[in-house]
Amino acid sequence: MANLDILIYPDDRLRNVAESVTNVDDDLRALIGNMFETMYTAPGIGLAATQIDVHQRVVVVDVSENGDQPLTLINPEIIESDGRIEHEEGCLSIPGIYESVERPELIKFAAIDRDGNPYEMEADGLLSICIQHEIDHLNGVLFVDHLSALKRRRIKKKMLKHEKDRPA
Ligand code: GNR
Ligand code: NI
Repeated sequence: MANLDILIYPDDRLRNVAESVTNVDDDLRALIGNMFETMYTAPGIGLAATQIDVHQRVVVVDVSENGDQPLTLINPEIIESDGRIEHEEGCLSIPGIYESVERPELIKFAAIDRDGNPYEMEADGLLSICIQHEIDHLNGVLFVDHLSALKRRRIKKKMLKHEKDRPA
């Protein structure tokens, strides 16, 4: 497995809309393994393939305390949502920035697992927020897009100012 580089905002490649997966094969499972390694190493509670410059609809999440509840979502679709909740979000592609975002509180989603089997699941709490954040990534949307234009502009400026301080 490999720990992959994560694209950093405002990289244009984070704006790509990912393509649906047509084949759940060993190549895809290798990608998923690399995504888990990258997510756990970061560390983060979720990662979308978009963030490692792979524009396929693949998400990995693990919101557990011990990092022992990996969940894979291929071609995820939200089929129901209810309520509203505000929660502070961060993003591995926007390091050091944390802002409150309002989203639906409860979701029901459909996805395909790493064996190629379709499933449906209900999510609340942090899992719900994380899955919505990851599906946004697959659509080229970042959590800062849910903030005011003023806040987004300030964040972009800050990220560009600190670009030179990051390891290439
Ligand atoms: O690690 C992460 N934490 C987090 C916290 C609140 C809301 C969403 C997230 S997802 C983020 C990892 C990430 O950037 N996934 O795309
Ligand atoms: Ni993110």
